[in-house]
Amino acid sequence: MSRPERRLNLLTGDWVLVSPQRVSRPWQGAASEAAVPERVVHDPACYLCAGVMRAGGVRNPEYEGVYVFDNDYPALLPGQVEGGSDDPLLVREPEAGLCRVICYTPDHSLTMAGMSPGEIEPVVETWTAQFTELAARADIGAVTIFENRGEMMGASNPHPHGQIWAQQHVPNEQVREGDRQREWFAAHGETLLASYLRRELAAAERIICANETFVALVPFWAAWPFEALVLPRRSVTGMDELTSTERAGLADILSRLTRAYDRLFEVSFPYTMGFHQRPTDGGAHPHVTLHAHFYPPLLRSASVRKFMVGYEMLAMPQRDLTPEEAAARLRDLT
Ligand code: H2U
Ligand code: ZN
Repeated sequence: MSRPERRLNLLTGDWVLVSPQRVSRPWQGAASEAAVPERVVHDPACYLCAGVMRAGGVRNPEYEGVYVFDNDYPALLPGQVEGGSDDPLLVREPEAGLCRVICYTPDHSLTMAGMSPGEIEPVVETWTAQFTELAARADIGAVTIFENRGEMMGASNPHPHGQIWAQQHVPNEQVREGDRQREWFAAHGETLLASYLRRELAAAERIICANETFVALVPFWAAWPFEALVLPRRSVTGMDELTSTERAGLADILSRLTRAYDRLFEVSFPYTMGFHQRPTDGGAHPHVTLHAHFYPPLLRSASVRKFMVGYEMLAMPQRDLTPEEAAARLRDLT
């Protein structure tokens, strides 16, 4: 493609503007400088390392493998309460829930990209166990499992870790994606992401990597330069429906994708990643397909990032590099 076009994000209903002719424009912004910090295996000043006293006054156990604890500074608190307002101009409701932190490994020096598929597998097992446990609770309607990686994305600590926020109401992004998936399922009799994956596998131009159970691709409607979508080949509504072979397949794809990211600009690649699964209100939600989004901010080097500002905040997301070019670059690095 050589002229601007807009593409529809099937999951959200948002349009994204793709302007490939702009890639060659002059750039006088921040220059790249690749800093590769050496990190120790155990940092006594890290509140996620084994045996260290956390800010809340609790000491971490000498854990081995994956370790989950209740966030000492939770954004959500358990205990549903009555209330809210009848005021149509100032609308509010109480929101109940809980927040947990999940340390992927006691090894402070690692990242997901530095972990083998076999080391990521227990993380997938823990995500699954957490989702299953929280989904069974009457007070939890949605579970969001995610990771902020790197200072650029606001991660407070380099120790390999992610978070789980579980809450009463389904949050915005999941409501939007749920509505679009429900409409597609009603009209076509199969899930939106099953139809979409078949189309992408046939086209093959936006695939990053794939194995027998999972596929990573740059979505046709990607807004971030190297955004990725991780999809199961078999449409399941949540991690609790994955077989052990599929969980191992997911670990393998996460390993390959994060390694490709690190190779792209020879830097530990920052991103926000997370999973979307069915709401945990007890309903079946057969239209929902489990998937992961990766939203990395970097554009052309270790320090030159994309900002979603100006036109993006006031109008719609816009990109210069095409999703097809981004996928080809990542594919070459897997
Ligand atoms: P991020 O790096 O994505 O910010 O996650 C770290 C989380 O760890 C953050 O939510 C929590 C913060 O509230 N935390 C604790 O629970 N205990 C501590 O001692 C420090 C940080
Ligand atoms: Zn640590």
